Amino acid sequence: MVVKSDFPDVPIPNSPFYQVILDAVWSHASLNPNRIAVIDGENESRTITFREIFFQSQSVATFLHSHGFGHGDVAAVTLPNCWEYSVFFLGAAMRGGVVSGASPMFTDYELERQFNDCKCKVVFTIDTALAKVRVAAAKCPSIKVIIALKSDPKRQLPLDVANWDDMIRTQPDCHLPEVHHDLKNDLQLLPYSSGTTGAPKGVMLTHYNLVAMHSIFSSHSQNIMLPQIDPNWQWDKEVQLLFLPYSHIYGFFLMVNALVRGATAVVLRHFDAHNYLNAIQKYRVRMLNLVPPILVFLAKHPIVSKYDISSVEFIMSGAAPAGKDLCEELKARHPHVKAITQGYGMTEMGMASHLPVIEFTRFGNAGKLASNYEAKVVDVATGKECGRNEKGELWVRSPSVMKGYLNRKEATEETIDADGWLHTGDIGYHDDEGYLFIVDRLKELIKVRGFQVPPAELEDLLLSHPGVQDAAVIGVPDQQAGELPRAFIVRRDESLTETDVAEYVKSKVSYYKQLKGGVEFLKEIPKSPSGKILRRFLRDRMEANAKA
Ligand code: 4UU
Repeated sequence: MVVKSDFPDVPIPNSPFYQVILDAVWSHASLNPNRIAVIDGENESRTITFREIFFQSQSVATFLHSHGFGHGDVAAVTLPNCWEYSVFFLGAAMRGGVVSGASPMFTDYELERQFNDCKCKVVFTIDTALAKVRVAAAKCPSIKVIIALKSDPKRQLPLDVANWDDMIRTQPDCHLPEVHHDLKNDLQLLPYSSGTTGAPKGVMLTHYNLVAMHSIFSSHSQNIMLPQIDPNWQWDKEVQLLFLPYSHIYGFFLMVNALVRGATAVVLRHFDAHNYLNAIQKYRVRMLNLVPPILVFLAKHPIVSKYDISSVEFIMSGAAPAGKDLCEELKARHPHVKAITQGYGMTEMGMASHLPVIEFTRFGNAGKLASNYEAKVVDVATGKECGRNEKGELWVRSPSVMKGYLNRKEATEETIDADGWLHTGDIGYHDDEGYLFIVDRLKELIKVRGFQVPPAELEDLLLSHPGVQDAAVIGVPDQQAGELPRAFIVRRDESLTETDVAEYVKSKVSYYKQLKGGVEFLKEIPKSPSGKILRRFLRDRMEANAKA
């Protein structure tokens, strides 16, 4: 059975993605040149107007053009959330560029892999991450320009690194050669995702994909979600708290939404309990977009009671499952919250296929199929289409589904079939009213605090250790983080300890990928006859041990 969206299709404007954003930014600036677009949540005296965003992005475009950056070139951005990220995105996009966010938490090992894979020409980073960016860039011949933002004005940048402050002082050139955008083929954003298997891959999102996703999301929030919270909801009176990383598709779209809607965004570089709660209290924030670990924090942490967060009316979670019990606990502690909802998404969809419908009492569902989407639930064993309430793998199809994985034809064909269905690797069902429930994951992916941790990436790394014969990594449940990675190792060298293994991983990858779920030595890794790791077997073994 093919499930159709309950909501009417929305038109998809024939426009480059950045143009949709720039037009909106310009209209907010025209109405009021002093209107604040962004407040730096860590230093509230730092603000930027919509007008400044518009003009700075023209300077960025001119600067990049003068450095030979043009149509189809990739710019990697290794920055925490800040307005400079948005300005740079717009400037690079105007020249036909593609932006690939690489987390500032990444180590030089992780950065090098992404830079080399996407063959970026430009990297934009911050002084605090510059050392590792330079180590990585030294091994990436495609990189021609490194630009850095100074977190400390007194800090000197190396001579071969361009200074952001100089870049935005570039006189905008109104006569730059025009760029022709092929909306259905040209890429605009290149986030990385491991998808259903293997290492992180570049997710090719075109202008068309992103304009479609933006139109779907915008229409849903304007016409379906917000009127139920407040029929007179006015974005220009609202403050949006942006702390989810822009390098992830969810955080990126929240940033775009705030710019397009003309909300004032309070931007946090990372989640900090005080800054987060303080901002909610000070700006009387009504809507929170978050991931399940923050739900846990709001439901349980004693520090939350020290702040007045009674302004919060609406919570939208995504990126990992938020259980019914947790939502009920949160609601009981914060009765002013009218609705706690979830969306369901995946980088490869351009963000999300299922969006929240305000449910004041029923928790645990992951939303309803969004406009312009079709879905199928497919029985994993038989390949037959399931009906309502029957569990299977979720497949979706929509104009926002990626063009494919960069330079990975085989992985693309494994993920998007000949009829255009994206196989999500998630197990779930639609109930009688069309609500989605995600119950399990068929794919290998581990999600720690909503971040992707691809087991294959850690397994490759572990196999590069001389003392390791074989390795497998799975996610084990954790109340705070959702899941934590745990390694099973067959030793080549019997003197290898659990600490050696954990330290080795720690030296190479970001903190959230570390083996906080433990290390266990086995005689053999269970594998299928074709050599595939039997992760289910390892998971069952963990569950049995936990019960014993
Ligand atoms: C159970 O996490 C994302 C996108 C999340 C998102 C964005 C906007 C959700 C709602 C929204 O409105 O992307 P990725 O690529 O990092 O991870 C995708 C995977 C899914 O395949 C699924 O396994 O993250 C998991 N996931 C969820 N699982 C995402 N949302 C949910 C959910 N419940 N609500």
